Amino acid sequence: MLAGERTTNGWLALGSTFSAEIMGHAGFESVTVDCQHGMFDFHQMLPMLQALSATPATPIVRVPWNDPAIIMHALDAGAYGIICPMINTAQEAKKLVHAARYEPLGGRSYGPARGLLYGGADYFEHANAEIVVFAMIETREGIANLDEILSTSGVDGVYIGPNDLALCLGAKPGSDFTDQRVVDTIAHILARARAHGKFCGIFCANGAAGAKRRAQGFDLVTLGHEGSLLASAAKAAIETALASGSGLDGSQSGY
Ligand code: 3PY
Ligand code: MG
Repeated sequence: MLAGERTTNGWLALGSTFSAEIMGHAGFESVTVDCQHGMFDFHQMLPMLQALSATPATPIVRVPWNDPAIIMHALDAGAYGIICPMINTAQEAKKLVHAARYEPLGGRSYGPARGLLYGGADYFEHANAEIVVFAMIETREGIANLDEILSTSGVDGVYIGPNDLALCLGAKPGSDFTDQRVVDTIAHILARARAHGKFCGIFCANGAAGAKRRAQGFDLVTLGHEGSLLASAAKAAIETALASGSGLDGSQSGY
């Protein structure tokens, strides 16, 4: 992303080390272990990060909340990026940075157990510069305070959760997000991120939505989680096998 390249991001919701491996080898530049809505906890997240270590993908963790203990623990477990949900104010953005950055940029406590193994003996010297920190914008308050959040030193970019964003604007979650209020707000967030020289990422339910967001200029596009990819591939296989009239439309959920 620093070289101006647009990236694709895989997303893990199943709590499986095998699916982590599959997604890590699929060709995504990064793969995110989703500890907010994924069906697992820390004890499953850890082996998923270990599985990702055997692949070329950069491991990111979407933490369940802006909680310093959880953020520091995920980084110690080897995450090289943090996506933090529902950042509403500059103060919350500062709290996120404080947890994710070592002194002098923040107050992350030292104990990078897997970080050292994964990042090398000089991990400490590079962690602040290499670990990417995304603040999620997906609430009315977050939209209102977008410029202050983007101005926060140590926040590398914002990541849009289109489902929560749609909900807070009075629209529906899903996969296409054609409601004009959602369309305009997503374009606004991207434009403000650009104006601040920060990255902008977005969750997409599938590859078609991801293609649209790449063309729009997003730095990082998620292409649906592995559970929804599995579901749509399974439905497509059934449809193909039955040739017609299966009643399944192959569509994917918004998450
Ligand atoms: C959202 O769309 O709100 C997300 O957080 C993506 O998982
Ligand atoms: Mg969300």
